[in-house]
Amino acid sequence: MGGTCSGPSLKDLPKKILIIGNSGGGKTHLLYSWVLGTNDLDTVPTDSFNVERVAVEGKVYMVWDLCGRKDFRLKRRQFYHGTDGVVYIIDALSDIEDTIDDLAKVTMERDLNSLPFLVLINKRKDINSDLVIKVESALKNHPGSSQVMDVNIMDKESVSAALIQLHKMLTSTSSVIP
Ligand SMILES: Nc1nc2c(ncn2[C@@H]2O[C@H](COP(=O)(O)OP(=O)(O)OP(=O)(O)O)[C@@H](O)[C@H]2O)c(=O)[nH]1
Ligand SMILES: [Mg+2]
Repeated sequence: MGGTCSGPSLKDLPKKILIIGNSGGGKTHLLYSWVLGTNDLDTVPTDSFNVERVAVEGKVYMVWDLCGRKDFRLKRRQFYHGTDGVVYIIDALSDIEDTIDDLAKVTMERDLNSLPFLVLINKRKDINSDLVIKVESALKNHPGSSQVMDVNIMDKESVSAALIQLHKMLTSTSSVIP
């Protein structure tokens, strides 16, 4: 008699989420706010990556927070395979042209181009700036779904709203992707 394989099926595995964006944008702060439920955190620059399980509304995600240094951008690619969703954090105080260019490139990566992208704008002071227009233009060729929202990484409600938005985006795509 042949044996049966009784391990978890692929669809039972937690979905894989990447957090990408410039150094100092608040990626690690966001991840550990989600994990620990507090914003009172002291982070250090990430050398390679952090990975943690994040639970929301009964669902668990494996969330990978990648180093944001420019010299890590090529190495970032090794993490793309098997990803189900991307959080791209924009540091509104950073070199915006470079960030927008990077965002546009990341959304077109083979392993990421069909995925939901949640773009979080952190540290935005001037709500009348044309930053959102630039972000939307960087997303215009991305065939997957996308959402852009302001976030205040230091505010508990804001980081929790971002997690719920991410969860919504992932659960609404799972009805079409078995
Ligand atoms: N005041 C303020 N500080 C912030 C904000 N976002 C992040 N920080 C701080 O900026 C520093 C860097 O945040 P991290 O979360 O470590 O940044 P990161 O995106 O993970 O950066 P890398 O690991 O270098 O890619 C930390 O000391 C944070 O507490 C913000 O919105 N306001
Ligand atoms: Mg970090």
